Amino acid sequence: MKDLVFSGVQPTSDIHLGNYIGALKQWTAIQNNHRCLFCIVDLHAITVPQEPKELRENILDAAAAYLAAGIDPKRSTIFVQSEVPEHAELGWILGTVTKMGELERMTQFKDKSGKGGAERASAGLFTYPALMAADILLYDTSAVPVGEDQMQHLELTRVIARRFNERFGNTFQVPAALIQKHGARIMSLQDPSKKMSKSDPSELSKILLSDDADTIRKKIMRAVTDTEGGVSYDPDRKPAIANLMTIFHHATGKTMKDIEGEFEGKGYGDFKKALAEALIEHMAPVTKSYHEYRDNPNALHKLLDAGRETAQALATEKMKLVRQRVGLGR
Ligand code: ATP
Ligand code: LTN
Repeated sequence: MKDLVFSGVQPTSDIHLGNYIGALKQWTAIQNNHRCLFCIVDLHAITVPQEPKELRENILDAAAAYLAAGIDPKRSTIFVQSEVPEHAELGWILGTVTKMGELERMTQFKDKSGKGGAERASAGLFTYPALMAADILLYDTSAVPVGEDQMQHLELTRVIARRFNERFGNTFQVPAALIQKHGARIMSLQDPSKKMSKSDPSELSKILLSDDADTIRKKIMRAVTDTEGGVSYDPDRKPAIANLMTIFHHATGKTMKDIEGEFEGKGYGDFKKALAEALIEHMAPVTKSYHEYRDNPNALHKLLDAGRETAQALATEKMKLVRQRVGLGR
């Protein structure tokens, strides 16, 4: 059997260019030679408060985005996490083999617990990584394509898998992270020290899959640049331009060297104009197809129904073994 690849995105607000480049685009390339499960992780989404009506809409948005990015439902399975209850069950069990100290070291928890800190954050936000480990381990996943911000969660998943295997006998495959060289961390267009993020309140900081050409143009032209001029790739000294070059690389396939050559002696204005047009051209078919899929919710429901069946069958099998290994039930 082919190696299995698993990944997921939270159905919280619109998918942005960071999600697209860091995750979705990578997924579509992988599906050619792997068996793939792509999950919409709604149980993770509720670790911070969500408006129930919006959450349901966001789940369909995510499904449409997966398809628009090129996930082919004939080859890959798309499904909703909460519809396969074994995720929550295994998440609970893995929480019992995860240490508090390990969870306390997770930077995402520190970032997302926000102003109120641990005192105010939900316990679910704290145990988030155990549920993520469950998502992955439930399917004997061998590789997980994600952006760099998820690396720490993936390392913890590997630790949890090994610990469980040692304690209860070999049960889980230990998965590897798949992180690309350029684009694993697309930065905010307004602050190149922060990643482009769904939860960033600044509209100008991120390009959304649903943005039209004028909006993309406006956001690129207003993106911050570095004080030192010149289109050259130097993430330490010129983080803003390095980020824009990474986006250009993904939109055109050109290497950093090509881009430097093309814009030698030119200013940031010229570069941004070319970037905006390249990005619009690259994103236009994705955005168009996103709206087409999103306008046909019945088809999305059908697809998610089929995805649930496939995932459920695999999860049922695995959980039988897990319950037996742990000694649960009779
Ligand atoms: P938030 O920023 O609010 O936490 P998010 O934008 O990270 O949300 P997720 O659903 O948590 O969205 O992430 C989905 C996938 O996109 C993950 O694989 C994640 O690593 C990747 N990703 C998220 N942001 C970026 C980014 N700026 N650059 C590259 N990949 C990213
Ligand atoms: N934590 C991830 C989303 C996520 C995920 C997963 C990614 C939940 N479960 C399993 C890969 C595999 C995030 O992007 N914030």
